[in-house]
Amino acid sequence: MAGKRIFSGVKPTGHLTLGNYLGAMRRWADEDQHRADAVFCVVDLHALTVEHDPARVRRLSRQAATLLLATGLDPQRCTVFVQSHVDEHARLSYLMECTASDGEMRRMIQYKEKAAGAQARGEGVRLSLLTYPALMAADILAYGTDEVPVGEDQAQHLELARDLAVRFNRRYGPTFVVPKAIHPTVAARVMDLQEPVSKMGKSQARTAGIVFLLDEAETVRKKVMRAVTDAHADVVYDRAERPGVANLLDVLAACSGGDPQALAGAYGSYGALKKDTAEAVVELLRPVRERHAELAADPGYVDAVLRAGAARARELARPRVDAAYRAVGLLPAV
Ligand code: AQP
Repeated sequence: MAGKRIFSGVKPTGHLTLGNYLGAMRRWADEDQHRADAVFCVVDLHALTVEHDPARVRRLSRQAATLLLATGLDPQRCTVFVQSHVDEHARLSYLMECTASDGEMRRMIQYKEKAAGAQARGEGVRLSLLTYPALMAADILAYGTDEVPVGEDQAQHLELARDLAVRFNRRYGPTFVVPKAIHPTVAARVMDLQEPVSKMGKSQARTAGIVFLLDEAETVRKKVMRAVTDAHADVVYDRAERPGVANLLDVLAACSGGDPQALAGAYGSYGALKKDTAEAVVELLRPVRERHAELAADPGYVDAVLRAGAARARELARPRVDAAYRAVGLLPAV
């Protein structure tokens, strides 16, 4: 499909969550692949920025690719591939490192948080954790991306990608499209059900507050019914003062297509709100889990999709990355 280019991805650092789905993946399948030339990627190189187990990253990468297809991405409509299968990402990442400054990388909130977490666990902080946003900018810019549908947590990295595109174009001539972030209107930041002031993140150690896309229905129900709320009796939507209840209302609204403020007025107790939210999440995820089971039983099909996806991605990215190499003054290979 010609016209607008969309790019986005998921990182195989853990099992994908309801946050990943509501914040990003759902709209890729339901809207984005239908309205633009969309490119979706399992960004496995990003999974190496923190301590990792090679076998687990390999397993999670396959699972993430399978889940992308299970959510409804249609390889006839869009491009689905694994980042490390396309060399252009790493090639362009180096040029982005040569465009970015040390200071702007160190200001990234995710770097500060993850570096602090690694240090607290007595682990070293990998240099790639600092330079990660350069690779992310490369992922996006290599494809001449117009729009990047992501959750709110990625807003700062997207801003940096825009800055790098503008700076590069100014220094070396017009090479990159300056991309724009697109966030969902509801549930742009799904919070942990046990700790509703923290984002629901797939690599958290404590999983009681995280709904994974492949959780059994009964597990989803338990996690939602045990969600932390507060001591009030009435249901009011107030993200700052009552984050647990607001999070449930956001999730219910995102699942049912409603408005969280309006939904608050429809409930007289937290119990009823939790019950309806749990059922709405179970029903939302049911077809994804079922389709995932079918696809997981046919790894040959998933491999073929990823092979074709990588071939197309290479074709799309190479001319722009080559142009960037020429623009910065590197002698073309003959
Ligand atoms: N809790 C969330 N609410 C809304 N959107 C979210 N996303 C992630 N968590 C939430 C969005 O999902 C897409 C893919 O995310 P990612 O794989 O790049 O990982 P992440 O954003 O860093 O989130 P995680 O799950 O917390 O990963 P870890 O813990 O491994 O760092 C993105 O569009 C993201 O915005």
